[in-house]
Amino acid sequence: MPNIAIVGATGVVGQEFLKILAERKFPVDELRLLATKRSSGSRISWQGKEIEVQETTNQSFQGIDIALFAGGSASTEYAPAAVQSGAVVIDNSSAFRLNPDVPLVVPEVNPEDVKWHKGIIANPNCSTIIMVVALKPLEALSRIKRIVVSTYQAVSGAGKEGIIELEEQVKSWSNGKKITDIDTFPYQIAFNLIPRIDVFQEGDYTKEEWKMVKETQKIFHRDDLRVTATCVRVPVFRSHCESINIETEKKLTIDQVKAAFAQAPGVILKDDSAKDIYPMPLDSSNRDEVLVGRIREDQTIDQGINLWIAGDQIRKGAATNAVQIAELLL
Ligand code: 2RA
Repeated sequence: MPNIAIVGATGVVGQEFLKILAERKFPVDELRLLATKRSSGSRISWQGKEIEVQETTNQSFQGIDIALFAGGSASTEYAPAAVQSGAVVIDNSSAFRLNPDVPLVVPEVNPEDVKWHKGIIANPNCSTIIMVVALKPLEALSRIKRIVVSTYQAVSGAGKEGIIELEEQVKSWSNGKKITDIDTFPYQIAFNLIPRIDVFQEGDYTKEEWKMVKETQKIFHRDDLRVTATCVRVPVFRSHCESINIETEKKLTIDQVKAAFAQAPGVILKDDSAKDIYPMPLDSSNRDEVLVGRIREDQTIDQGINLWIAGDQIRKGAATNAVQIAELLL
C-alpha cells in the first residue's frame, strides 16, 4: 500500500483530503500530515489513529509515494523536493498547471494524460473542473466552438478566511452592527456580489478568468477552443455555480443533450422546469457530482445551448479530483 503525504493538512482542502481518502477507502500505509510551522504540532485523528501534523521541509517526503498538495505557496517551495524524493505530486495550486511538462487532469475528461507525468500532476482550478466535467459529454456529441461562462463562486473558494468573513459579516448585520471586518474580499461580501476573483491581468480579465480559458484549452487539448469568462464571488458558503453558453459545430437537440448528461460520469441531470427543479448550491454541497440543469437552446444563434451547473468546489473542484487522480496512478 502507498505512503501518502498531505501538504496543507490543516486547511479547508487538506481536511477534505482526509475525509475523501477515508470515504473512498483509498489504500494507505503511512499517512503523513504536513503543514506550516504555525500549524504543526496539532493532532488529527484519521481512521482511528492520532496523527501529529509536522512542519513541511524538503526532508518531509522520504518514503512517500504520493504527495497531495492542497495549494498555496507550499507547492513551489516543496514539490520539487517531493519529486526528488521519489514521490508523485498531485498539486492543487496554480503553480504548474500550464507547464507543458505537467499534465492537467480531470479523470472524467482526460484520464489518459496521467500517463505522461514527470513527477507532478496538476489539479485544475475548481471552476474549470466543474465546467469541463459538464461539457465533456457535449464535446463528445459535437466539437464546441465557443464557451461563454459566468461563475457564481462560494466564499469557501477563498479558504477558511472566506467562510469566517461571511459568517462575521452576517452576524454583525443581524446584531444591528456596522459591517467593518472586510479583509479577505475587497468589499463586503454579505448581501453583495463581487465581480473580481484574484488579481486583474491582461485585458482587464482576472487571473481566475484566465484560468478558465487556458486550463479548459489544455484539458480538452484544444488551443482553438474559444472561452470567455466572468468570475463572481457570491455570499454562499459552499459550491460554485456557473451559467454556461456554448456554440457547437453540429446542431444538438435538447433531447440529445439531456440524454448525454443522463449517462455522463460525474454528472447528475437536474432539469425539470415543470416541477421547479434545477441545480442549486445547497443541493450540490458535500457531494462529488456536478449538477446540470436549466438546459435551453440559445435562440440567438443556430447551434447554441445554455446550461446552469452547480458543483462542490472543495470536493470535486479540489480534493476529490486529486484523489481520483491518485486512484488512476494506482
Ligand atoms: C476560488 N479559485 O477563489 C478559488 C478556488 N480554487 O474560488
